[in-house]
Amino acid sequence: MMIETLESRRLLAASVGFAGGVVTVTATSAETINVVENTGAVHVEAGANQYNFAGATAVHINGSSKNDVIFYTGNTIGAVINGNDGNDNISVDDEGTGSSTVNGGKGNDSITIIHGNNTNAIGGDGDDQFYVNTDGSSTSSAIVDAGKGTDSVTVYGGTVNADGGTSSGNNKDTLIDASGGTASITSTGFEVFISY
Ligand SMILES: [Ca+2]
Ligand SMILES: [Ca+2]
Repeated sequence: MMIETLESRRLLAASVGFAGGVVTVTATSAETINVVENTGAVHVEAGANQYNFAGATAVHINGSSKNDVIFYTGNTIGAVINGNDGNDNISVDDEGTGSSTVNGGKGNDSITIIHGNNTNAIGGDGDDQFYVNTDGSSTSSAIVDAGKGTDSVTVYGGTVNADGGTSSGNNKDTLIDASGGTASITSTGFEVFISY
């Protein structure tokens, strides 16, 4: 006789907390987390659950060890986002005064900065892909540290400081200027350059 337990069918959901002005969202399994901040009001969507907090001063989002999908949009708070292990897909939009910091962690991560305000993207280990200032705005700015692995950084505009990180053997880091030459890019640690 086969017994199917409830445990195996239970939908895992992120834990969401609010203490001392800090909103903390921690994924418990691979899932999609969407956080929007507007002048301290924070809206969290994690799986089927939604939360609203007022008066927030900080936002921390932690991925699980699996492949997480994380979106963050803010205008006064820069989030601290840790993808942790797994191949994570993280998108950040710093529309105002906040500057987010994204740590991809281990795994082959994809990090997109839609509008950067000195937004930090740190790839860590693994072959990471960065899409920087995809709004193409001249006021977008970002700092990228690709870390170990075969990484690629594509810049769509604004001001970008990019470090390809450690490379060895056939592991080559690629910097792509997709801004049509309008971006201001300072770079180190890249072996392959493409512009269009
Ligand atoms: Ca990761
Ligand atoms: Ca890397």
